[in-house]
Amino acid sequence: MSIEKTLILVKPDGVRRGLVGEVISRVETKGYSIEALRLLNADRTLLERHYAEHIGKSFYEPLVEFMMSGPIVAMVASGNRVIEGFRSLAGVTDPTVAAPGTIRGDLARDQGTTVVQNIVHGSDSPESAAREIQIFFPK
Ligand code: IDP
Ligand code: MG
Repeated sequence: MSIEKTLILVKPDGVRRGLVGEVISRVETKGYSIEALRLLNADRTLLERHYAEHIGKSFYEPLVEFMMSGPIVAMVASGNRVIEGFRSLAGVTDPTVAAPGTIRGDLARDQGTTVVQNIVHGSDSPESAAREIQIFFPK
């Protein structure tokens, strides 16, 4: 059985607030392995590919602007059921209702912005993970 991989992003709010180490720590403490890591400034072309499923939604343009507002950290984490496991560590999309104990529940809140700022991204399926890893870590 091949070990599952997922793409994790620390979004600009997380980098600005100095939470990169905290996110990595939670991933490592859970027992997953970091396979690759890079700091980058995402451009519109890259984000259009990454967030293709959201094109046309009301929050799409604010989402892209937010994701270009500062550096992000991209990483690949691995382990059995890491896709589901990291989504569980991250908590639900809305940080106001994300459970305490999760990254979003502990570290983020509603900032009154059009786009939800919630510290991290995690792939939501094996197909998304394979696609997203290829975008941020092309061979
Ligand atoms: P996820 O990050 O929990 O998988 P998605 O639905 O894939 O959530 O949305 C991608 C990102 O777009 C979210 O993390 C959040 O930053 C933003 N977002 C999602 N839904 C909304 C919304 O209804 N209003 C504002 N921003 C949103
Ligand atoms: Mg998503």
